[in-house]
Amino acid sequence: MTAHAKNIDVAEVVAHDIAHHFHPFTDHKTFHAEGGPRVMTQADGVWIWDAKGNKLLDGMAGLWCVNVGYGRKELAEVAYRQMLDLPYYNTFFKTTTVPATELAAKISSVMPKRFKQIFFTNSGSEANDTVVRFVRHYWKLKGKPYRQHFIARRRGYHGSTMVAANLGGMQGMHEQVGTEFPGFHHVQQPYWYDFGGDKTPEDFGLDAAADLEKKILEVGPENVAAFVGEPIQGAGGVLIPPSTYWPEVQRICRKYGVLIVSDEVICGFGRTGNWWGFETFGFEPDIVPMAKGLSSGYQPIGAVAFADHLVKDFFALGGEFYHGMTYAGHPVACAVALKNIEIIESESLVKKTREIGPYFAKALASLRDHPIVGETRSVGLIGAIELSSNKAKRSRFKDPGRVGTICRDHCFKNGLIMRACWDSMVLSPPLVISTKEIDELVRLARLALDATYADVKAEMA
Ligand code: PXG
Repeated sequence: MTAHAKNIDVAEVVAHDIAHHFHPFTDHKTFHAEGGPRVMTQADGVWIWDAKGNKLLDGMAGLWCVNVGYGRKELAEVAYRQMLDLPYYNTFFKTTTVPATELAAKISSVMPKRFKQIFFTNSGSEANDTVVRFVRHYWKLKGKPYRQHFIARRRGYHGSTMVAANLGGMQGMHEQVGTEFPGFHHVQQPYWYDFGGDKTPEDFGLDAAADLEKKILEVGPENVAAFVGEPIQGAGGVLIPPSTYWPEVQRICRKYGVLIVSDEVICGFGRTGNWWGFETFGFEPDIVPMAKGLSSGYQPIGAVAFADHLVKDFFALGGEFYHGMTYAGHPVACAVALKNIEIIESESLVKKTREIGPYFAKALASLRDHPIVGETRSVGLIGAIELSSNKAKRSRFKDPGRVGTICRDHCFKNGLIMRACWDSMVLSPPLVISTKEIDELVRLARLALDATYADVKAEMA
């Protein structure tokens, strides 16, 4: 353990946390009953330490975001220098800062040529809010004011602001907020493992895409503004679509003049072995919201890239766009994000992810002999392990998420951070992970699976 961590009075931090800290996505009754938080204090590479000195392999790169790994001094130095030079200024009222402008140009340079204009936000949620505001205004400008409806997928995740949550397809979130906002619709997610039945993944991919066409016809093609999807649904359980899915989605969207929004908040910045998930899955979006890997989580920042054909009309006809946040394009966040992209480039982390992807896939596949593992799947450095009560039938345990949580807790106890999305155990490690560290990750995952199996053996169907 480091000197820094030794000085922490863990019991006091936990007591203060329980007394004062209202956490996101947390059931506080259970959380407090179980003794409150694990306090994280230090990290380096793919490793993170808690205040008690426990060392964990972070198989989730924080929350799918620390792409360049922890402990990057150059990112801290850039933030420090920028704070001394200019800690804050906004980008409203015909002003800019050097980092904001340079970052916009840098993002554009790692995208297909048609993406030249970048709008900054502070998060992925705000990026998706921005998408909805832009698109609704855009269609009005184009003389099609009725094109206001958005279609996304069930179990899609696009953030936690009101609009982003409505765009998302998380039933629990919708139920807490009340009825869904008008103009937001959800269709079948391309999740072969749960919904594919006897079909081949390729046939099922076409079926899932057909559900989009069905919804477009139901809403009325002239009313549909855009289709919004993650190339791989992350928080939904790392749902990797069959190869047939995205090309068919694109064909359908083009047929009805529906814009395609590729939510690259998780898949962007190398995660799938290309800069963008849409490159991995072979489609061409019109709008690209991004966050997370943009700064590798070292600073809160998001952005939206817009294709030229949209921006041209929007700028020419749109007047002032009444939208923007105080901290959007924050100079410190932009300076850090810029340096982060430079690291991704100079260390060839996108290529490295593409090259190590098959090793990761094979390592995960070595778990398929385990009695509760129904499937493993991955692309680049994002993957999932399905927990099943009967592998042959792809059956689920009772109460979705219960066994996943048991497994996640065993992971934590054994020194691995692996998240449970219901009963899909998901992984998204820092892109700097080595083959040796992948071996260790899989060894720790097997320990957790063994412990989980011991707990639920009686429930195997
Ligand atoms: N789009 C996608 C695809 C995301 O994964 C967002 C948008 C929203 O980004 P912000 O920065 O507003 O959080 C996300 C975020 C989880 C988890 O438990 C996933 C996210 C956020 C919080 C928790 O897997 N993804």
